[in-house]
Amino acid sequence: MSSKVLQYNNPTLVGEITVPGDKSISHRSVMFGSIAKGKTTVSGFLLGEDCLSTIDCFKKLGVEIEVDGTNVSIESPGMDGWAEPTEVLYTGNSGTTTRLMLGILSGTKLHTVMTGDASIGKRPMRRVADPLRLMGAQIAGRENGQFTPLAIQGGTLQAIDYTMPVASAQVKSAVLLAGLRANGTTIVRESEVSRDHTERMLRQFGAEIDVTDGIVSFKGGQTLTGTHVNVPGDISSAAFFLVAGSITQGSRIVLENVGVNETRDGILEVLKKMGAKMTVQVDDENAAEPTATITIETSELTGTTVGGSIIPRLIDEIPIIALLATQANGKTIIKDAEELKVKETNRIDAVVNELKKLGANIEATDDGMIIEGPTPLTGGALKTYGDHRIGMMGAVAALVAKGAVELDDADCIAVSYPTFFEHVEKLLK
Ligand code: SPQ
Repeated sequence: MSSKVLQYNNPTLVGEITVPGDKSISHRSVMFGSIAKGKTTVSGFLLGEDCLSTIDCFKKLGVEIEVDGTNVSIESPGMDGWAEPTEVLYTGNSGTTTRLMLGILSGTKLHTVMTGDASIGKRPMRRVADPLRLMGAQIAGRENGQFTPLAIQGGTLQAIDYTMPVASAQVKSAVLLAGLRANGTTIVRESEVSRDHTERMLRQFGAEIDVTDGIVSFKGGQTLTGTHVNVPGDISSAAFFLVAGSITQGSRIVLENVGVNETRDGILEVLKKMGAKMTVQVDDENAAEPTATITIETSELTGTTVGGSIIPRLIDEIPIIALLATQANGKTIIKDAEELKVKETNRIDAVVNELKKLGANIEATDDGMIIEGPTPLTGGALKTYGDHRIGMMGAVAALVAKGAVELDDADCIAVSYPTFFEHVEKLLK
């Protein structure tokens, strides 16, 4: 953990960058490639710490995985050929790895134990363990499976018809991945649509899955066939530069190959609604995961309300949207976002506490926050809480702050965006 002092003097950001690969899709490419028998190749893979944790877990299960830059090749004997690991599977800081693996491992014949870092040890796992137990999974852990370390005794699973209590792609994906091995057709009902990378990738690996009106149906016993996965740039990483470009003076940033899957692009809708000068040029809307070139310029912004069904489409962007709102005219209300409390840290408290230290006019609510703008930001000493997205929010705040911003732990940013500061340097004029 190393601190970093950031001081910029009215910077202008100009140029082009290609943000690293999408974290959610990178995780899934390794998971699906390991489940499938044979060879899978991946390009554009994110070399973030979270995705490397996923690779490490599958290597411990006996899958051969080679990383060459952002290309990954996976050679798997298929799920039935995995070896029972003699070591604990370490999922690091990654909720996606922990929760999706819980679903996958429940349907093997193996005994496995999973644990992660201190933050993972506080994140709720019953949201996944409970539906999996309804399918017959045997999962043990602290507080009846709520917290890691978790021990999983794989076995036979039965399909369920599950109505999701919260909008969560991790819960949906864990149930679907267990459903792959279950007897019968697994049904997952979502009231708000969450990111659908699992459904899309199941199709890419040759499975049939039906999605109609928020109801996902998936027949168990299907086999996955190795394929090539092209990972687009991560819109959640691009979001930091979309905001940086719109709030710094004289800026114009071009972001290439950004994933614009409609279950992830809520940030673009919010930026448009707030008046951002932005163009989105879609490359190929029929791709398994569509991408676009996005251009953003310094903008005159107006506050807005963000809530309802858009929340799952921008849940990870809320910290940076809150910073954006401090520079917009008028009031911004972020609501229906209680899920922020169970991320790497409580992101409602973290965002509000840290932006207040820089002079923002921001208050926490039960399900979000209210921001009055515009406020000039000062320097200050910020905590990241070991949360990459809070770290990057602080770094972007430093670009508009009058004075130095110190981050107590800048290393955590490598979880999802290891080249973040290189990209800031590249754009600084
Ligand atoms: O993997 P992790 O730690 O849960 O990462 C986060 C993030 O900010 O990068 C959340 F803290 O992203 C989640 C996201 O919030 C990744 C994800 C996925 O890949 O399925 C889904 C979302 O979580 P959830 O709980 O809504 O399913």
